Amino acid sequence: MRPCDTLTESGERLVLATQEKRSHSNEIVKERLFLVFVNQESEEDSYVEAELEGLVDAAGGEVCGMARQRVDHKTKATYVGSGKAIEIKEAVAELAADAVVFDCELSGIQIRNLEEIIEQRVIDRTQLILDIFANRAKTREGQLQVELAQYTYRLPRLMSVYTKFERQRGGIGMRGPGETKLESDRRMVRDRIAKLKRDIEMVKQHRTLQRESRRDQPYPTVAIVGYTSAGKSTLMNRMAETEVLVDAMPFATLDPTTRLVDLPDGYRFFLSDTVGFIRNLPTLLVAAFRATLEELVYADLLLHVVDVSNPEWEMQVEAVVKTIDDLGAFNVPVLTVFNKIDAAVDQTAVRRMASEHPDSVAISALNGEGMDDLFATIKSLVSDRLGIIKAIVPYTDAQLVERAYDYGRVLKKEYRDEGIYLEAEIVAEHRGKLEPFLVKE
Ligand SMILES: Nc1nc2c(ncn2[C@@H]2O[C@H](COP(=O)(O)OP(=O)(O)OP(=O)(O)O)[C@@H](O)[C@H]2O)c(=O)[nH]1
Ligand SMILES: [Mg+2]
Repeated sequence: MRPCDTLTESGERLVLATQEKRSHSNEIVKERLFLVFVNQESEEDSYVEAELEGLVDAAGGEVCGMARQRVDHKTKATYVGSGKAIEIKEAVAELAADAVVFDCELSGIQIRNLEEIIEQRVIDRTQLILDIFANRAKTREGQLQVELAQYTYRLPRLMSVYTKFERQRGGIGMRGPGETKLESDRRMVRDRIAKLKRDIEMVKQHRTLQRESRRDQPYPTVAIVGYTSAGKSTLMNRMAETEVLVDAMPFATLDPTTRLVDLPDGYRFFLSDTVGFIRNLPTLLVAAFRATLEELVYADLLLHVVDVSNPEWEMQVEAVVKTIDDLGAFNVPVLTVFNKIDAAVDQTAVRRMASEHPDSVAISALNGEGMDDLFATIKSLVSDRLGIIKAIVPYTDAQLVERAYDYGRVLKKEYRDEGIYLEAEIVAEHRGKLEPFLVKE
């Protein structure tokens, strides 16, 4: 069950892309959505269909029918071409659909034209994903980020929404100077975007402080990343004994959780679970969630969870690697965790792949298989990255000592006559810079 609209930080109501309806007996009726697929490759059909159906389900809708157009060059006016749009209109009328979802990103003009032809509400993939996020965001940070993404999505589309309206309003008595509704609306949205960015900046400062306070503690940070529904939260719960929500629906997790994990031999590390990625994750969503996702850039290790029971796992790996790169986290080492081995079609093949592929393990987060191997690998990777050094740094290079705080953990610092004595556990990159001053024992 879901509310039909949501209150934003400013107290305004943002109408969601999908809406809730009530029947005569006041029961909630799921909105009937008609889906339009535009992927070019027919091998991808079943996967893209299942994925969009999952998104519709997560948004609280119900699929009532679908159409497909292999678009090699999209048309500027309607994306799929006006002939196809008319076909969709007929199907939509016959099925009494409440809205049409296009599995792509549409421009404002395309949405307006398609709505005119189809005579029903048109939603694109970005809007659908934003809708799910709007519903799931619980923390203030999450809500601010979703609201920023929604307004950013709307700003360039305001124009086309009003063009028709403005045309109707023109004429005698409407000419002359003065601000049009469109201009004032755009100004309002721009102001709101600027305010949201400022608020997010403040939340980000808070996050930086949190991160720094974690840095003061001598434990590395390991972040779980992966495609949505890969099993990240299941793994988090198993490793950190948390109770993060696990759900087969996409985007069950939105807000990050971080916990300290204890290994039997006394070794400890911070583990974070985060929002999942998806193919064609709207860039504006990545931009809005940058403050949260930036945590990945500061992690000592990423656990990339891959659902090997999904026939399209390789495509999912590609989408995740691309998102990690877009976020600028390409320097962070990655341990690939082939998950759901219990449900894989060919378990032997997965095990072989894990043994051949460096820095990878095969596990089942559900039944615990392979967890010892995973813990041992995490430990060796993280301790490789953080090495202990002892150095005497001349006062003229004091900034290297300060940098040691950013690149690891300072165990001891003493001001001696010959220089600053430093004992620290730091990352390899910084160890190199301290090489000339190392104390050999
Ligand atoms: N068979 C099997 N199912 C698993 C395994 N790990 C997770 N699942 C199931 O996969 C679904 C998604 O799991 P989650 O842990 O919520 O996945 P997530 O990656 O956190 O997903 P989002 O937060 O939505 O991005 C749930 O139905 C889990 O029970 C596994 O090892 N084997
Ligand atoms: Mg999750």
